[in-house]
Amino acid sequence: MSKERILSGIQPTGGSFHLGNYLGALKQWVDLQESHDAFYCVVDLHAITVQVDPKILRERSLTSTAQLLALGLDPAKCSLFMQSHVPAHNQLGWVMECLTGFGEAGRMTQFKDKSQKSGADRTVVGLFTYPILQAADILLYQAKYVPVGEDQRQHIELTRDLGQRFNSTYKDIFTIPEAYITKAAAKINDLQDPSAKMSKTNSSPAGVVDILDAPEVNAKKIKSAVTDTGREIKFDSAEKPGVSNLLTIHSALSGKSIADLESEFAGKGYGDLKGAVAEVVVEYFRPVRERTMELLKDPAELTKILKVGADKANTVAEDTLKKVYDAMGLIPRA
Ligand code: ATP
Ligand code: LTN
Repeated sequence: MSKERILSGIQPTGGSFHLGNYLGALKQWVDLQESHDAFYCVVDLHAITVQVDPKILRERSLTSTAQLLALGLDPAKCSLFMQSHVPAHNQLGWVMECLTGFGEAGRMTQFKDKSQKSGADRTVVGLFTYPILQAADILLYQAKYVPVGEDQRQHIELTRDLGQRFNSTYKDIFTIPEAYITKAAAKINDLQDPSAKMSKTNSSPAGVVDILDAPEVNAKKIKSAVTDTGREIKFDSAEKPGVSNLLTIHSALSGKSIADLESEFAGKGYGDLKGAVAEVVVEYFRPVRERTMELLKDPAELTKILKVGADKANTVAEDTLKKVYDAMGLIPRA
């Protein structure tokens, strides 16, 4: 039986991915490449909705690729590519824009949050159409599942709506995808503000654990995490969001259940928990950091891996795009 197809993407927006990116999404990417026909892209076109120095974007794209490999993506098991290397993303993006209502796009909460922060004049149209390009990313590959964190659920819903709309208006071409969200780590919170998600753009540096940061830096951040009133180490996301976040992180990386951790830390203090989480995080990411540095010494090899990925991606994407154009009545070039 052929394997089910999955697709996901991540923006090369920071110098490093953070713990939320890893536990919410990337860990699943690594696991799912074993059992699924996996396409993963570094969504560089999504990253230019904010202005970025070209040199920095280039660096971040390569660092993102190196990190994904260091975290365990294997080019022999998945297709890893840059979004901008597959022109069909923009081409299907336009088609999807023509199927999306203005109000429908305006209801996307991520757009509302981000545009509110920068104000209408500084918000680019690309930020508004961002989720539509994302829908094209997914639909092009006929993906059945999309491994992401909880914050992406609404974008996947839009993707489903657009796929269904195309299928019923023109022809049944698209597979309707489902979000693949791991309950236990769907939302990792900011260490300094455990009511908010850990985020590249919104968190203060002290609230985010960047996986490429030096071990001492990360240990210090975790030991300075905001905890809650009381003393008991118990999972309760409403009453004890700080402690619950730390337990979630420990459990996801160590593989121990939350219940086992609660017994292990019974009678101990918050300091003990923070020390243990710091150790688990630092040891988990130490080899990833080293391997990323190693891979970055050979950018030509990274480029080669991306080319192989882009070739595989283009084959699938062009096939879908051709069917879409044909179904809509666009005549093929002779
Ligand atoms: P920003 O918050 O600046 O928009 P981000 O930190 O969310 O960016 P993305 O590149 O948008 O980073 O996200 C990449 C993947 O990581 C997505 O699948 C997203 O759902 C997931 N993710 C991001 N932050 C978290 C988090 N705190 N907890 C769980 N998953 C997360
Ligand atoms: N918006 C996503 C990034 C993204 C994506 C995708 C995720 C762009 N295209 C396709 C899954 C599938 C985010 O993580 N912020």
